[in-house]
Amino acid sequence: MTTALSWTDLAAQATFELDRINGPTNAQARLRLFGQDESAVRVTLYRDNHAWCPYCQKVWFWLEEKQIPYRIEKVTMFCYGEKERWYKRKVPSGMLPALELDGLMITESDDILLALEQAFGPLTHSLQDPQVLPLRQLERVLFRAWCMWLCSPSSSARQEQRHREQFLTVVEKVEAALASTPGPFFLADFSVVDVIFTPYVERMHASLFYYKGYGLRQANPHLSDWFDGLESRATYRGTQSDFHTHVHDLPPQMGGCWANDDPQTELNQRQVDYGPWVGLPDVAYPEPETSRIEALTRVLKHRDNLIRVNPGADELVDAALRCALTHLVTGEACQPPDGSDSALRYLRDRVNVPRDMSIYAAKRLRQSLEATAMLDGTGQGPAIPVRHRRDQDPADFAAASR
Ligand SMILES: N[C@@H](CCC(=O)N[C@@H](CS)C(=O)NCC(=O)O)C(=O)O
Repeated sequence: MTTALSWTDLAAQATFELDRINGPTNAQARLRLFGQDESAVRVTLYRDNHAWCPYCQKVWFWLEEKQIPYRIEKVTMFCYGEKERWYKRKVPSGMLPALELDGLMITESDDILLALEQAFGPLTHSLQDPQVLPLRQLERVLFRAWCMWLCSPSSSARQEQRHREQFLTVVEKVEAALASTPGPFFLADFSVVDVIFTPYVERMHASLFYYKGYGLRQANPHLSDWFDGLESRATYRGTQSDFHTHVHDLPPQMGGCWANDDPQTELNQRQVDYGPWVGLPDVAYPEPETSRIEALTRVLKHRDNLIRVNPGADELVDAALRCALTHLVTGEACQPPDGSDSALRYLRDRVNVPRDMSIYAAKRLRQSLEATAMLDGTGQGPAIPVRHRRDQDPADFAAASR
């Protein structure tokens, strides 16, 4: 058992640095230049604060692949808090994403991509290319089959089975489409089609693992290769979320997600919620050496707000958090103060990927929060809400993120 490091000692180790403007894709950037001059910026992307909205991910991924210089304005989604008034003046519906191109405001992600294609050329193929159109339709068919399975409360085992089979029939079509090309992608090379499939297939993978005990990536060799192909791209890795974030962000967005009674579902839920997070199949590329230091650096940046919003008393959370971070950087157990278990688990349940940090950094942080909480007791934090996520209101963190 070791003693907790001071904030000063921890800060000395918080050396993770990323060039957010010109370096790899990341969720914290407010400006992306890809080595160009700021005067080259013609585009502003309005996207959700949580870097979670799937339609925003589609446009974000496209801009990153094409290396178009752009600004990012972050907006609150309804279920997390108050929509910013300045945004409602620009987009009265409050819907995201929106994009300003040469001063012209565009909404609807497909219209945004079409306008971007006109201005900067397609990402290998246009959305309207005859090869792309049937694949776009297939993505929508897959999306609807997923919604039917995940979001309808099955009144009987037979209905649950029918929804599962309908989904798997569409997955076979996706497998066949992927099998028809030489590489891992939907067309001969990585293209706009992969960008279109990415947001919802990532959410399907997470939600079906957790609510239905079904491994989309594991059960389908071509989808598995496709995920590997995506993860070989720094652009995708910067936008990639994890199982924990998705499964708890989806219910308020989808109007509820329904778990089946497959024993595998229970096992999967236990691992996503209580760990171990390293080893979950939400990522397959090797862990970078920087994951712990990244997690430490990100926590230190938001330390005051993290302590303030935690339901535990400030002094208690301060000391407990130092213990968890000591475990994170030294690997040694550090006894937290009595009664801090639920405060540590409150934070464990609210680490959000990629909003706060990358996927492996979040796994390491959750792991240290849990290992430290366990030394105190089995107390859990307040349950994660399923109808809204105002426990994650960006207003509580806005000052630090500016
Ligand atoms: N058809 C639209 C759908 C966009 C959409 O549904 N956006 C959701 C977020 S995923 C939204 O902005 N909802 C309002 C809110 O949550 O604040 C598109 O393709 O852009």
